[in-house]
Parts: sequence; C-alpha cells; structure tokens
Amino acid sequence: MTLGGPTFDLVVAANRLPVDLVIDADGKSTWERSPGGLVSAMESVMEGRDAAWVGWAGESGEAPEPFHQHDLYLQPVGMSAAEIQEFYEGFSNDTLWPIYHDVIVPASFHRSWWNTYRTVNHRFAQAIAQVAAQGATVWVHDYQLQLVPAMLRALRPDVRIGWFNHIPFPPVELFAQLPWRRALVEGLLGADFLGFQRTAGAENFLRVCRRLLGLTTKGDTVTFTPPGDDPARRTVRASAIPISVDFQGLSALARTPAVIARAAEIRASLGNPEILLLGVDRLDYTKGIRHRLKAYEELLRDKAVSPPTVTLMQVALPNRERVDAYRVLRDELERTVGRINGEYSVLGSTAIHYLRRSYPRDEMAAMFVAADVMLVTPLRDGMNLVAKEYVACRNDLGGALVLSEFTGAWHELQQAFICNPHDIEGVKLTIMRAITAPEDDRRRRMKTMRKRVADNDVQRWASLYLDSLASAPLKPHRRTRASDDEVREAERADRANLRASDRASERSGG
Ligand code: ADQ
Repeated sequence: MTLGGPTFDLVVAANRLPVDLVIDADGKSTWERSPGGLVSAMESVMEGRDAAWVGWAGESGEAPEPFHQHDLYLQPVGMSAAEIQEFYEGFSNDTLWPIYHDVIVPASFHRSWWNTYRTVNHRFAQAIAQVAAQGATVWVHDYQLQLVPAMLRALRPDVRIGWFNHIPFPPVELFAQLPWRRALVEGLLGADFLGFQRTAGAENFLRVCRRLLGLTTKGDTVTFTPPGDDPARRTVRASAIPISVDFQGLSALARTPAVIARAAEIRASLGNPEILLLGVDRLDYTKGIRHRLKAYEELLRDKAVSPPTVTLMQVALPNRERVDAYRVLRDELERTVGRINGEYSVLGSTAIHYLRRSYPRDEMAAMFVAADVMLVTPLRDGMNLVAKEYVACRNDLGGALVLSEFTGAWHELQQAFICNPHDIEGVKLTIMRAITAPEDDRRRRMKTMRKRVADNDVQRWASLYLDSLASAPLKPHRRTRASDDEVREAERADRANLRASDRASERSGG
C-alpha cells in the first residue's frame, strides 16, 4: 500500500520526529534536533543511511509535508489537540508510563484515552506502510506505539517489524492492571523481534504472554496464532539489547579545547568549588530528584557539606507539563530549591544552581567534564543515558558516578558508587563516599566503566538490534546476550554491590 511517494528500506517510527520546529524572533521557522534519550541514541545510527523517520512533529493540527533533513526523510504524523491530550499526555504518559515505572504515581484509566491510543497507532501504521519499500525493515520505538506492529503487519505483511522498549517492561502483577492488556500484547506480537533494555524486561513480557494470554514460550520466543482472518502461527523473539551512547563521539567532543575551556569556565562561574555535584535529568518523577535533594539538604543540615566548598548544579529538562504529576513535581522541586538556597546559600555562593532548560551537546559535555560527582538517582529507569554520557566524557578518568540500583545502567556500570534512592541515609553516605574516595580508587572505577561503555556503544547496540531483527525468531550468529559466565559474574558483582549498599546504611543506623 504505497501511494507513489518515495519509499525506503529502513523505516524508523517513534512518537516524535527527531527535530523540533523552532521559530526565531523574525518569525523564521527552522527544524532543530530535539533533546532526549531516543534522539541521542538514534542520531549516530541513522547517520549516512538512506532511511525514513515517521513521527509526530510536536504541534497540533495537520501534519506538515514530509521533508528531508541531513539525508533523513522525515514523514510527520498529525495529531489534533484532543489526540495529543488523550493519546500522548493521557494514555502514554498518565496510564502506561506509571504502570511501566512501578506505579511511582498512580495510573489513570480512561476508555476514551484507549480509543484515541488505538486511532493514533493506526495512523502511524498507515504512515509507515506508505514509506516502507517492499520487504523493508521497520524499527518501531517505545511504549507509545505498542499496537503498531500488528496494525502494520495487517497492512504490509511483506515487511520485517521490530519494536524496542526504551523503558522497563513491568512485572505481570502491574501489567495485569491494564484493562487493555490483551490488546497491547497482541499488538506487540505483530513484530518479529521485541527488544528490551534488560533481560528482566524480556522475561516479564514472556511471563505476561504465558500468564495472561496462555501462550507457549520456549527460551526467549513465544508462539501464537493471531486473532482475526490470518490463521498463521507466528513465533516472536523477545530479548535484551541494552541501549548505549556514542562513546567515541562524546569522548572526542569532551576532549576538544573548547569543551575543556568551557568546563573550567562553568566551575569558575560557580565560584570554583572544591567539589561540584551535578544532576542532569528530564523533569520526571521517576528520576528521583526529590530524593536526591532531600539527601543533599540533610548533608547541608548536618554540615557534612556546605557552599562555597561544595555546590550542586541541577539541570532539569522540562517536559509533559500538561500532565498533573509533572506540574506538581516541578512546583515542588522549585519550592524545595528555594527553601534550601534560602537556608544554606552564603554570599557569593549558592547551595543549588537550578537550571531548567535545554542545552546543546557541547554544553552538556562541558558540564560532565566540570563535575566531580555525578548524581544519577532514579527510582526506576529503563537505562539512563546520562550515566553513560558522563562516563564517556571523562577522558581524564576524573569524577565519580553515584548510581541508583534501579536503573538499567546499574547492570553494566558496577563500579559506580551504588545507592538505593529510597534509602536517604544510604544516599547521603554514598555521596560522601564518592566525594572522599581516594583518587586512585575513583580512577580505577572510571577506567573500568569507560571500557564497558566503549565496548558496548550505541553503534554496537544498533547493529545487534538490526541483526536480531533480521534473523528473528532465530538468534543471530553473533552473540546478543551475555554468555553464561558473564551473567554469573554480573550477578556476583550485583550481590557484592547490594551488600556494600546495605552495609553503608547499617553503619548509618538507617
Ligand atoms: P529519558 O527518560 O529521557 O530516556 P535518559 O536516558 O537519561 O532519559 O536520556 C536523557 C537524554 O536527554 C540524555 O541524552 C541527556 O543528555 C539529554 N538531556 C537531559 N537533560 C538535558 C538538557 N537540559 N538539555 C539537553 N539535553 C538533555 C528514555 C528512558 C531511559 C533510556 C532512554 C534511551 O526513560 O531509561 O535510557 O530513553 O533508551
């Protein structure tokens, strides 16, 4: 079902296009790269490929005409204001997001949101069907588009369909709350290959197939007969392929004289603290910013840290501001920052430098180079690219990473200073351990983490993903999963880390 426009052998579909429409003071509009995890990851993958990207342009109304941007063909999908509210803010971010992130805030269920989710997913499937060449590879991204695989297969049985989940896939007990659980699973089972950040996510999905749909799974595959007219039995593979960052690109950027000079400038503008703590997050309740600020406030209260010697720079990327939980979070954080600064700042030095805006890549790299301790404390996170970006930028082996054990990144960055963000005493102790660790200890940790990210960068992620999609339901010839030895070694390290984290909180009486 192509309508005479250009078609492509590789089509990526994600909720958003990788660009935002920016209108300058003279009213001139341009498309600029949008910030965020998915775009950061896919940017280097798409570079130089003759491919199309299907996604929403970010504004309500008719879809703009398709256009080219740096070799990439962008096919916008339109959404009305009501659809943005019901599909994006509602079902995606107020139903699925909380359920997939441990219900940190309660999920809302509305039948009209679900209907709109179905309508918009169908529109995406049609847009993909239009630009996919015969036998094309289609890579669908994330929780907003879980019905697209089956809808697309119905329109275009000739294409190969993969889906990748950037966020956690929840345990069956949480997933089961969704009134539309069966339709969501059947939507996903239209794919040939389903990729997850962690093995636990893939296993949760397979368990959902068994327990809620009574399907048969074998190893990492599930076999089922689609409902409706198509009686063919299909086997779908579900497996973990953890996402990563462009290690070489970031490392090279962080090595440029401009970024190094800018890092020094940032420190100087903060009054050259001895220790600069840094937090960089999308403004989201999953990121544990509240818990981090609570721990920091208590450290200030206990006089364990104080400005001007120690200061915290918290960068927060605003988003989803029309969803209640996000508005509440932003207001609360801003009140907390105001209170902490009122109480603990001194003349010429602020306890927290709070920056709520989007920054270009080189400025982010300069912040990473400038920071002595990077605080990554989510309550739940599929991966967390910020942790890996920080590591990639530390060519000098300087800095220390404080990392929550509830991130996907934790499973790879075992040498970080690990914390349980719910355990405020533990977080305080971990921050102090990171601040006071001997330099050779910090360098050793950073070196090992850098090797890990360098060996498993975003290019490797993408090629493993595409190989897995091409050979599904069989495994590709190359390894996509850790060998048994690696798994055992990771489990040993996990246990050792958890014991260290428990000992830290026991010492504190927490
Ligand atoms: P996110 O939840 O958006 O991603 P994360 O992985 O940390 O979280 O990615 C955020 C990205 O935005 C990073 O590349 C970061 O550098 C960038 N960023 C943050 N603040 C910024 C700012 N102020 N200005 C400019 N850029 C900023 C989702 C999942 C994650 C998963 C990713 C990728 O929730 O778990 O790691 O997708 O799969």
